[in-house]
Amino acid sequence: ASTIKEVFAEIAAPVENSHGKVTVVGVGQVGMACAYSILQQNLANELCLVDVVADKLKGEMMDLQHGLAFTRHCTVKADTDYSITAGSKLCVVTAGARQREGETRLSLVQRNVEIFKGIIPQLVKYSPDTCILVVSNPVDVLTYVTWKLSGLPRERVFGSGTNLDSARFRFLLSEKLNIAPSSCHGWIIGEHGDSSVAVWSGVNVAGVTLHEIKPDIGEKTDNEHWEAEIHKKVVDSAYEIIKLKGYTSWAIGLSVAKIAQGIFSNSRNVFALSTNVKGFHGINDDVYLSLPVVLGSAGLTHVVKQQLTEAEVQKLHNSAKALLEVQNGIVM
Ligand code: 6V0
Repeated sequence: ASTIKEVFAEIAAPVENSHGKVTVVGVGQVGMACAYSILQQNLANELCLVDVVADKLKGEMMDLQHGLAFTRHCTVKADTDYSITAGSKLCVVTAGARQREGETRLSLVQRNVEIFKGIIPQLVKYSPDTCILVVSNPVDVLTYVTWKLSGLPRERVFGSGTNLDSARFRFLLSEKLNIAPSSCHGWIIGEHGDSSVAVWSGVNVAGVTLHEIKPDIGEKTDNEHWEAEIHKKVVDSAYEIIKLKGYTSWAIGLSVAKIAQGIFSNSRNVFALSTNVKGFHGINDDVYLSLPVVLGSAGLTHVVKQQLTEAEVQKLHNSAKALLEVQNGIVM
């Protein structure tokens, strides 16, 4: 009879480090939706979870691990100590307080800044080459805070921004036009939240620009009320979902997985992500808000300068102003 060790005879030490490593900080509703989507889509070969609540963290880790027989290979780890995150290529930060019913995203800011002070330096200490994707709200301001706290170059710190708002917009367009969301092209830029800007001038299906057919689309004079029926619903959707189910999770999880795929496969897709927009569209401050950006394995490579109308630029400036005010009020 042989021992198990003799049967599975090691002839060389297995490689322990991993190239496709993702860390998710915060295992709440959003963090777990991100983790689940990343796992389900086989995007990473190592997934690390970090939170301050040890029991919940262990429970979530075990629950995912028990599903690993049904996914492609991935190692799932969890700890309250950041050393397990070493060598991450992407760190997704979802930790922190969420909006209560009726509360705006911007009012969360200082509470979450304090939390980020404990998180971001730890992530960078163990993964100096990582990209950081900020999801916690208010996402634009916290992306700025993360850029400052991390000392990382600006192309490696970005926020999930209006990628989700754009997806909501495309879904609502798809319902109105009865065409799949992936074929309805439209972008929401600016703040992820109340002052976001719908770029009506660019909304198109198969290159047919709606603005050319209906020049006042999205404006006050528009008798079909596209702005009220579509963009306003985008702005209101998080409030509505929070009222209905208490939090939002699945769509942000899927949106984050798509962004992760952009990094891991160096896809060079364009996403609406929160980034430092100084120098674009006449904005002269280090303010973070969303514009379309190209994403590859080392982070952002390009900002797409859309051909915005004057009114759209004005709305973007209003968004930048609102965010800058909050940014300037933060105690770091
Ligand atoms: P949640 O379910 O309360 O989870 C938050 C998690 O963070 C909890 O597990 C906490 O234990 C953990 N946490 C708190 N402090 C720390 C810390 N110092 N270190 C590590 N973990 C910590 O909230 P939920 O998951 O619903 O939301 C998380 C954040 O995402 C909130 O700020 C939301 O507003 C934000 N969202 C952002 C979206 C976006 O599009 N950017 C979308 C939805 C929610």
